[in-house]
Amino acid sequence: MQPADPRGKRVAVVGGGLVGALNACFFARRGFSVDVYEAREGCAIAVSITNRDIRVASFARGRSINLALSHRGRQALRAVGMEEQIVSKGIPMRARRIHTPSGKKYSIPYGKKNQYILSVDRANLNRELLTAADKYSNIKLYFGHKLVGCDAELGTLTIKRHGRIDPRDPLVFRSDQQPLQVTYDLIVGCDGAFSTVRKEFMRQTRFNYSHEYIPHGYMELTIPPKDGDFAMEPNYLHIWPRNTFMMIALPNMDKSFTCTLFMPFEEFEKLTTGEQVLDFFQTHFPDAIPLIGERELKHDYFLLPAQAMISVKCSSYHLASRCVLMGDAAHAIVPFYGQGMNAGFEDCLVFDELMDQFCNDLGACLPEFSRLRVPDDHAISDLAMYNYVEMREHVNSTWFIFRKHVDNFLHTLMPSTIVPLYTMVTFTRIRYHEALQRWKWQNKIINRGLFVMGAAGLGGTCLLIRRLPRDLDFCMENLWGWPRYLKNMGNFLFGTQVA
Ligand code: FAD
Ligand code: EGU
Repeated sequence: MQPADPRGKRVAVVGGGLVGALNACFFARRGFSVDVYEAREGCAIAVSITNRDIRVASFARGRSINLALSHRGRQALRAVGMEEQIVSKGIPMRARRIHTPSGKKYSIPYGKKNQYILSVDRANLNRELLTAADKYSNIKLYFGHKLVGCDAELGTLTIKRHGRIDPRDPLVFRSDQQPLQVTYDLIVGCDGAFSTVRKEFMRQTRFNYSHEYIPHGYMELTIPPKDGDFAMEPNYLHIWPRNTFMMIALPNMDKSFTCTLFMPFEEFEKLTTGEQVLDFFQTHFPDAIPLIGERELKHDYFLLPAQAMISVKCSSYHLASRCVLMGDAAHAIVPFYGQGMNAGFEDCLVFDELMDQFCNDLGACLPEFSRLRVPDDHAISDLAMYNYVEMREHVNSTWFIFRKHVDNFLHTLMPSTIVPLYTMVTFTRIRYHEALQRWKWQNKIINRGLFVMGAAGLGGTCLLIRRLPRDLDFCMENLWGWPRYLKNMGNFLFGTQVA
């Protein structure tokens, strides 16, 4: 294959969020000339833009404050030499800490000592990625530049500049009348769940698209530090599983925790006064009240409305050899596996691996990227949705603890045969669709094992019964129902899994 020379080739990365900023680094390392267009202002992200002041402003609210970073995301960061820098500002979470309604707590480790996930601050991660991108001489960052349309066949972007031009002078506002038109060899759409780049794909034939809003919303609340220290054990992912209602909390570097309360919008709307909020917490999350603070809880609940969660699926991810989607633009998923960003980072890494394999030939890489990545991103999307339904329908704290123990027990018993799904997803780079297949296969094995054990137990029982002729009639009557009972029991125990 003729190696294509990236030098002189121009790439536009649309979106300077987590995935866009990382992707810019990947393309720059290959020698492409990269322009990043980000709708937000640089000062809103507080990046040190060359020759400009660093300005700290409030980060656009509404997205999650912290995120769980795991193996796939770390591998992508490692490939651009940023793993250590990010990991050092993350807090290891080595186990889940389950809070029961009565206030009891249980820990269930994620795995061995070296198997932990990290709680990272989204704003800081975004800032560090953009700052790293800004250090490449072949990357240019354009903040306050919003993509309003594009022509994927020609590689042309239509961009509107808006807002403040000089972050030091809040009075200088400029909104260009004339949108910019710029042409690139490759357009990379990293502009999130409501992607403008993806809109262009919608006009193509044979482009598949679907989206779904789930009935649940989420709201973030803060547990401040207590006496200058963490108010709960820091190195855990704290979970309050209550079926329909669920809360989780991740630690922050400033010794606070960010709680995320998940519940149906309907339920959010039912709570209209501070007293009602307090009553609700008294019933479902009593131990969280003193941690958040009664007054703060009554107040913070009404600061922001509950946020929606959308699941977006589409295919293919590329258009000719000109345009490709990555991250949430390609696959927004519900957060119930903690994999959205990790999957988006892995997109960048997979594309980079393909660029190696195909010597920077975009015409070969783009179709191959869709071919490889669509089944994997669809698999993690399905798994996240499945886990949402599962948690919502069956998972209280007892069930959660029981399921995780069963998984871990079977894994210890047969370490290479049974690997828990969350382990494959969180601590390996096994392709998501393979993890999903393997999980289904494992469940079959477990069901069979259980059935055999049940049958053996039943056989033993029959032999016993034969020695007790008096009760035989009675027992035979009931026996016929047993195999089905056992099979159902198997499905009940193992067929569906909290993963
Ligand atoms: P975004 O972060 O949405 O970035 C898109 C960027 O594009 C933004 O900066 C936006 O301003 C810009 N943009 C949009 N439109 C335009 C335009 N027209 N022109 C120019 N710029 C534009 N993932 C995990 O891995 N672990 C977790 O623990 C986790 N927890 C989550 C919890 C919640 C409650 C939610 C909602 C999500 C969670 N996620 C998690 C998912 C994660 O937030 C996303 O997958 C991730 O932010 C995707 O990054 P992105 O860069 O693709 O999109
Ligand atoms: C949701 C929102 C526990 C951050 C899924 C586990 C999440 C995160 C779990 C959010 C759960 C759920 C897993 C990780 C992680 C668990 C996981 C979910 C981080 C199956 C900031 N999920 N999340 N599973 O196993 O694999 O601990 O907002 F409650 S990290 Cl829903 Cl590993």
